[in-house]
Amino acid sequence: RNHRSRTECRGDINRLNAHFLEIYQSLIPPEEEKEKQKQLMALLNKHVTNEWPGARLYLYGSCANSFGFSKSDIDVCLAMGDADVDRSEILLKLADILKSDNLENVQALTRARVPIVKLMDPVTGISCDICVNNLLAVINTKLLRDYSKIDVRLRQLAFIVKHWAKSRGVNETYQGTLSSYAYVLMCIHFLQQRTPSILPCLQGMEITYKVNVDNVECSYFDQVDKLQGFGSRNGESISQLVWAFFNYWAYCHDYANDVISIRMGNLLSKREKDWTRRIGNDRHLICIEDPFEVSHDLGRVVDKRSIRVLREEFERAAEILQYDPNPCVKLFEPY
Ligand code: 3AT
Ligand code: MG
Repeated sequence: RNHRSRTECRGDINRLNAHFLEIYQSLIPPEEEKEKQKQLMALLNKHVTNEWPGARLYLYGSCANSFGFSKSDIDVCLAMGDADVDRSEILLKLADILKSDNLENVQALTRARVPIVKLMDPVTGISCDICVNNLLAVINTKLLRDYSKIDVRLRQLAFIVKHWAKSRGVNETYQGTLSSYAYVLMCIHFLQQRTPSILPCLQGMEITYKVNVDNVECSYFDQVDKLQGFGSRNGESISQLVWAFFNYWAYCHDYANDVISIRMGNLLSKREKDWTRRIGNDRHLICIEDPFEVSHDLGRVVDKRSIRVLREEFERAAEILQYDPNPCVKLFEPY
């Protein structure tokens, strides 16, 4: 524990609540955007089922996990039923079909880490990426969405953290910082760890939902309407939580030894995961276990340079929230 770690925040922290909630409200997508997404999905669905009658389209990522901002691109997964299809072939075919409709900038990127077709729909103005058979992402989207229904403070905190990360340039996996998905996992873990806890550990409860995808068994308690009021014993406000989140990542997290795991609702040790050494490009400098692909560290993109950037940004945020006279402006200042 770093000497600067604090157990108490400034006395006037709650005066920031209204401002944080205003930012949160302003980033929520309006209902008409959801309508436009449905319209585009219906169009894509028509083309897809025409060519592959057994296939299905799913929305995933931030447009479906409830952590999406207004005007985001949408992520779509084409599920082919057959797991052994040649993805590139499917994507090239799909691009051909969609080009013949009046969709714009249709491109198949078959050599990307996750191969996709990109396109822009001029009618709705929505851009979209379509991948093939990325079903684990569809399932982790459902898990995040289910968590968001338990306590509204998760969605509020994650919006503030994502907005901070985008403003400060630390939401760029190609530059070694973290994905939005990783930040949401950090927020869920953090709220599981509060006393009293604000979120339960859904994967540690009675199983009410179970699927097997890509040989990974995904199961958890998904009847979250039964968990309404779960976090109500904890009265922490959004500004207290934002402060505590950054204070944790700035001064309290043990980067040398700990792995955060929403699957276990707890910290795990790097030793038990065998994440103590660099193997290939996985350096494990900040460890965030994927809830389903448990050998997958979402911190794998972070390198020696970017871990410094990240930790300096966590410290900057914690200091601003502790001392700055106008923290809500300073926190989100462009880098
Ligand atoms: P933005 O609002 O677009 O920033 P997002 O939630 O759409 O946030 P990403 O674009 O980073 O997040 O990723 C899209 C989805 O893909 C989110 C998650 O369901 C899945 N995903 C992303 N990265 C990983 C990963 N490393 N492992 C497993 N699933 C992932
Ligand atoms: Mg996205």
